[in-house]
Amino acid sequence: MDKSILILGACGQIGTELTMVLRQKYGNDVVVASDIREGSGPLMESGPFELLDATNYEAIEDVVMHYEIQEVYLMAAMLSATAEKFPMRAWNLNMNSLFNILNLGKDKKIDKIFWPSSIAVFGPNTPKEHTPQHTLMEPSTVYGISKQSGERWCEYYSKKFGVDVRSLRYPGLISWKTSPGGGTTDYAVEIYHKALEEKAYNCFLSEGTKLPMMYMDDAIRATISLMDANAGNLTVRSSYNLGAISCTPSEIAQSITSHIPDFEISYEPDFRQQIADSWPSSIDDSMAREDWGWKPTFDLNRITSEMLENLKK
Ligand code: AKB
Repeated sequence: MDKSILILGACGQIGTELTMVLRQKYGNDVVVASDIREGSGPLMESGPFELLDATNYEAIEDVVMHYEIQEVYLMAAMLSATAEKFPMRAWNLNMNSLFNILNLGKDKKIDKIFWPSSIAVFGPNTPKEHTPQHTLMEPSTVYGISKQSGERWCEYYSKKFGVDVRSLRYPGLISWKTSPGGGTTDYAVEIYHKALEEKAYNCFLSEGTKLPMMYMDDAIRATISLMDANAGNLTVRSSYNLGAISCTPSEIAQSITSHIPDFEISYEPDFRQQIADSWPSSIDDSMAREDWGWKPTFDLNRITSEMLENLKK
């Protein structure tokens, strides 16, 4: 296919898998991976890679011109837990990287943009169950504030300048290829590693903390479906609610126990508990389903089987 793609933040949890799937779909040479550090072997070896700081407009513009890039996936971000520790660095990275890409779109240097938002855009006053697409938000974390502001800017650039920017409010993502870093939902990946390594896990969230979660394969499929969707069908240009499963640490532990009967979990909530408590428990993603046919495929038992099987290898 005649399309050239740049991924910023290609070495992170989502970027690594997204890059490989896009390379498979469109060809290795037309998908340029970039990050501020080098990534894993397959990602580095299978196609072009550029060391790139997502906050450096000129450097990104050079790469866009050099490879004649049409689509940009901006996956570089500082996640919720780290952002609480470094608020200004988080704001700088999360907002300036977005402005860089939106401005490339505004100046018609690229045609299409994907930018990830998060369930973190919601806050303690948002309805917790089946959180609607349009509702009271008031995020109470640095990360959530940056994502909500980003959503407003996406919609503004879309309406005002006709920028084709598309976005998803990712829930916590569970994956085995690359670990997440600095998020509140990271426990849902760590727990599988520890179950295999130590048959025990000390969770930093309380046992009943119910959060929306999704397996990475579903998240990548959602991302690519949204990018492939007919622009005329997209009624949301801020960011789409995206749901799959909702579960607690204790429910994940139970599903692990059916594979590893002597697995034990303990709970020692830390500062991340407050972040988790401010987020929804479940998501109403009916607009994504209606507009571009979203449907998740992995339930918790299937996720647990896949995680344990692949991590064992
Ligand atoms: C985080 O925990 O910060 C992220 C997210 C839900 O956006 N995984």
